[in-house]
Amino acid sequence: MIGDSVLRKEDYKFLTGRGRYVSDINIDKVRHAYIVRSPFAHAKITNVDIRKTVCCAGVAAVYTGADMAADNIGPMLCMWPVTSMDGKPMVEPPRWALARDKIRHVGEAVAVIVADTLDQAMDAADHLDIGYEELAASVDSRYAQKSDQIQLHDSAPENRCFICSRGDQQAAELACKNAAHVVEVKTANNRLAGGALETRSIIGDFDRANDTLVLRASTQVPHHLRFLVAEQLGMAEGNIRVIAPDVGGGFGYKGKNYPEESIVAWASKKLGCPVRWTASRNESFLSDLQSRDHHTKAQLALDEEGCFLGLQVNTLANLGAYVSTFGAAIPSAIYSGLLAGIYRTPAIYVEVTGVFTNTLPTDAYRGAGRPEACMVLELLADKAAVALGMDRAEIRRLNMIRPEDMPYQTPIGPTYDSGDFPNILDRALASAGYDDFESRRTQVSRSGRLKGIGLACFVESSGVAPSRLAGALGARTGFYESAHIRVDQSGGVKVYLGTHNHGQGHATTFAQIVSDRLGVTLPNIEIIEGDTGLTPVGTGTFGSRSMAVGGSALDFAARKIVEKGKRLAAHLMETAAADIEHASGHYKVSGTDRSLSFEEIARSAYSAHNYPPEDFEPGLDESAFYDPKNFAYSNGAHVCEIEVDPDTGKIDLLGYWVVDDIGTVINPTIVEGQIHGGLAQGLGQVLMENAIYDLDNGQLLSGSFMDYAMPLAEDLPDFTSELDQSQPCTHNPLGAKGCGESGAIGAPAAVVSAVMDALRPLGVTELQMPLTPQKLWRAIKEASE
Ligand code: MCN
Repeated sequence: MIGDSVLRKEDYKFLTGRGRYVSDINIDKVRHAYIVRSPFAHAKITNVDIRKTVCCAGVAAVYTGADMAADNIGPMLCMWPVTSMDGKPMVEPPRWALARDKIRHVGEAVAVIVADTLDQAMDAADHLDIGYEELAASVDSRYAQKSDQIQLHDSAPENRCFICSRGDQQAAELACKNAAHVVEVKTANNRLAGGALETRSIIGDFDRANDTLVLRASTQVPHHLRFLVAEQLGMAEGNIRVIAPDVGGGFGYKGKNYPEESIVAWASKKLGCPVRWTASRNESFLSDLQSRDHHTKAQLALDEEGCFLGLQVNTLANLGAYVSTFGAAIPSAIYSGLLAGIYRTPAIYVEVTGVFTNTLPTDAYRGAGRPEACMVLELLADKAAVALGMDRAEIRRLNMIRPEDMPYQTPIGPTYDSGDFPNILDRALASAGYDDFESRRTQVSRSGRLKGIGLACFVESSGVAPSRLAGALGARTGFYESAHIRVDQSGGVKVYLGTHNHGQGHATTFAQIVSDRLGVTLPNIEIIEGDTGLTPVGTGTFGSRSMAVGGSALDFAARKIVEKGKRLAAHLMETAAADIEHASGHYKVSGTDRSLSFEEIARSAYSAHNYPPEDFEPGLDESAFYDPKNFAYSNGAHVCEIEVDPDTGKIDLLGYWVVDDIGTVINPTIVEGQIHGGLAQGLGQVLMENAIYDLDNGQLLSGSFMDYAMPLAEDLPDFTSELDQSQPCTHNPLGAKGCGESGAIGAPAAVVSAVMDALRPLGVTELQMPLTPQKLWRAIKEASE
């Protein structure tokens, strides 16, 4: 089953409208919450008058930050704080679910109105009187540290949260000082908004009789959410059950803790009735986490031949108004750790400054730190090739870490265990016809159109993360995974996992592993995720970790089932367990034709008629936890060919080729779909998506899909995607590396590389994402004037 392109088991229900999302769940006597949000980016709350609102029809309650404070509701917890280079912990100002005295971004929750219907709650909001004293706002991380007039948090002078560093500053500086060549880039990684099909949705259902809470939420991380809500509400974790049913896309931003989760849970507890909230699309833009938003300066030192000698990177990461759940770790632990990329650069120094601004908090979104690292390195590689008159592929090949260098420890920490980076690039170039590109360019140049080819290579830290390492870097949580396999007496299998499926196809791929290991057919295997009341404690789905970490836990649990089955079979067939072979769902005595089927073993395990109780426990039910030994270092190469129309600045994507090394592939079709999805998001970032704020007042200018351009199918080319399985992950039992984000990591850098290749002959040397037609048209005009 492993390696088979089995069709997704879950698609029937989704394609026939039988998915069950939080909003599909009806609960008796449920009330509706409407969140009143700040219209200002930065303001003091001067007064809140709820008197008229509470009298409105259908209103059950109006609560503010003061009410939460009176109930001792705690602040939202950052799950991975980081330490600054001076050894001090980062500044961690409190983030309250409902603002208490000050507003720090447009859309921040100020009050909640709970009413019998949503319309009644919304109508009542018109009667809520909130006084604000507007303050000057700061939205751009480049100015936030300098604007002494604008201070977001008293505890964060110059709006700085942390300055983290990695590597050897002296060595990198020296390399740049003495090198034959030094190239420099300044790049801005544009801010993105999520935009899943299903907006965030929550139902809180508190049971006073038992002091228990059921929280249904469109989340990627049910166990994290249970812990975080328990912390805020001061409840025992065991009294909370989080259920994440079908979730219509998460992309990382639904893997974090949001104010609405504790607001709804607490309101349900206070009112003694279920309370529900679902974000409108407009509200999603104002309340969902955003991502990226880096400003980076980097220098690469090279010798005469083009060998990389040293790298210095300085990045400003815009954290937004507060530190989100993993908001500090993404630019520090994840992004900065990948700045060696696939290259053998002996001296590297990276400094990342996390800055507060009056914008929505930033956190993980598909790729999370890795597209940013890829962009910096690939811009430098291209620039170096041009400066030295070398071919862009050649300079990369020259500097790549080779398979014989593995395991390879980079000078900034991570150790890659496997990968053949030159082979991956060469396959992608061959597939794209890179060697013939110049003749294609010459042919087209007669028409005036500007043709370019771009390439980008990357390594990514999927399979997040060894708990010990994350703990050493400050994480307040472990990153293991768990699996529980329950075989019933007819041989049917139910698998409970700590991960969560919100589009990735887990119901199929995890079933393939079980089928492969136990020899049970797919229809007899059910995968259950997303319910803390049923599944063992897990970390959740993000960081392309479910297969590498959750799949490994499952593999270990399956081995336990096989082993117990062998002992049972040995007893029944009166032989030693060592003589039992297990294959294709049968337990056979080696060298004989005596065998028992998996179903027979299961039946006997539950009837327990034949076993001496001192030697055997009845049942066939095993679980395993798995903590990865290292990240699973997936890698890939992207090549794209484009044409730019000089009269309009429009980019046509003519072809897109990717080769990915994700180790052992469980389901090639699902993986291809994952890569396509990631590519769509990466191309969205480079071509059109941009979350922008008014520099003067901090208003979100891209607050709807009329202003925030989401790519459509017609904007995207056909993708040619290949998988290379020659370098399996060496430290997990499946050999699998993650694939869920890879498309989004390489695509922005590949397209920038292609567009710069097309425009370089005109003298255009720098363009920042998104590469909109207007931006290109202006650059072309300016270059020709
Ligand atoms: N897979 C496989 N062989 C491998 C690796 C993975 O067959 N060697 C399969 C897996 O079994 C799984 C899928 O590919 O069905 C993705 O696996 P993995 O790379 O482990 O990623 P996760 O399942 O942990 O998913 C998280 C990842 C991330 S971080 C984002 S963001 C993302 C993504 O996946 N969000 C998605 N893909 C998404 N796809 C959809 N439809 N919706 C989202 O919100």
